[in-house]
Amino acid sequence: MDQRYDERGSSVRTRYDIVGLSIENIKSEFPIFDESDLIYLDNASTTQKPRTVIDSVQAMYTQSNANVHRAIYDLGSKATEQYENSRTKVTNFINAPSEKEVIFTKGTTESINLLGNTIGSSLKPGDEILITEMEHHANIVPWQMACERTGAQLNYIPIDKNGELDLSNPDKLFSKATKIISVTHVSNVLGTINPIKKLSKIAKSLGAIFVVDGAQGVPHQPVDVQDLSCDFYAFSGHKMLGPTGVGVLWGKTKILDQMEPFMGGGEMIKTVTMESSTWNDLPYKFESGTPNFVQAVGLGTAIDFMEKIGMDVISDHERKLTNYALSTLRDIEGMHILGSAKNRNGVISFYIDGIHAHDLAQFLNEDNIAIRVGHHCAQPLLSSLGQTSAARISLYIYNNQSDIDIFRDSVEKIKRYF
Ligand code: C6P
Repeated sequence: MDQRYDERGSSVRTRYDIVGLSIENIKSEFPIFDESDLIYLDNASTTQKPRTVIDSVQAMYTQSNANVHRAIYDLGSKATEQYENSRTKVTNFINAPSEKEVIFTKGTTESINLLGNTIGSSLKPGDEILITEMEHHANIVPWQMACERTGAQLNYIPIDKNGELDLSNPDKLFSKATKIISVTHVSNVLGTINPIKKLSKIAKSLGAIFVVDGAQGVPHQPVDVQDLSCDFYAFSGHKMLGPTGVGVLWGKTKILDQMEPFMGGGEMIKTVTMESSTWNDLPYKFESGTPNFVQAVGLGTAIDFMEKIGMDVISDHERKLTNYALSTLRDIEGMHILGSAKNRNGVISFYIDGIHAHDLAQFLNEDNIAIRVGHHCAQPLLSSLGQTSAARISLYIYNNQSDIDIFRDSVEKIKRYF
């Protein structure tokens, strides 16, 4: 039992409180909420950081700061050990078969660009890449660039009126020409959780490589890459309580081994002569230059924090809060929620009759409520929904019903003003 005591020796928190998701206790783990009555509802964009993560980043700089995999003195070994320890935590967290398959990147965007520049570049005219209408630009543009370079074609799985993937015409969507299928696990606009296992079966039957953009998946639910049966899974540390500047690309050894490196430089090589170079083993072949090792260690601490609560507990809390938020929002007159997928998470986009989304966000800001408005880096989706801009709330472990109530009261006040 993890138990803490105040100066008088009284127990101030037990592991049970966290397991039971006593929200007051969870919020108190996040220093940003100590300073103000901030209602933070922009978690799909980035999450707040618990004290343990902030402390671990500081401890790296004050106690373990030396370049990794290069220095042979003690400090260098210490930094390297902590960096690799974090890779082990990520490996276990997503149930990857091997640590060699876990590549640290800058984030989801870099992870998918790595793929666009490697497997994407090996395509030829006549080949097809299949994505969906609900992708974030990070899972559109790298594939558009790959098609531009190779002459391959980019196709889109449409969405239906509920904001779910429309797979009713498989013959139109899938063919032997489909070489790569890349799909978001969870939409950052609609909250729709996509049928990853079903798509992975289809990809396998075609011999296509199956990529999952997990930016909005892995922070909110247990993820087992072997169970999902995908070939690649990409995500960002800063959306799961970790620091900015670090993310992950997990991929199968069999495919990673065959791929050319993405970027050249230090650490990704075995030998370099004036004429040519040979490549390092996995995962270092894809980690050129000094990695963001401090941030990677912070990500490991974020994983410790989430595992202490339990990913099941986190997803259960979010599911209940999402239902509460949806029913609260539906009671607001003039409210239009985008998407109504059966299987969804706590990303909720909407617009309100008579109030521009940007005005809404500005007025909410005056009540210290943070939401995101705009196209959410998903312009093709917004235009297929007939919108140029939408408001969005997105929930996480430290949000509670009171946050939703305060948000609703503020919206009602703003409506009266308009
Ligand atoms: N979405 C949002 O507010 P990066 O920026 O590399 O950490 O993540 C990119 C990305 C990729 N895929 C999905 C599904 C995403 O939601 C995001 C980031 C944020 O919705 C910032 S635009």
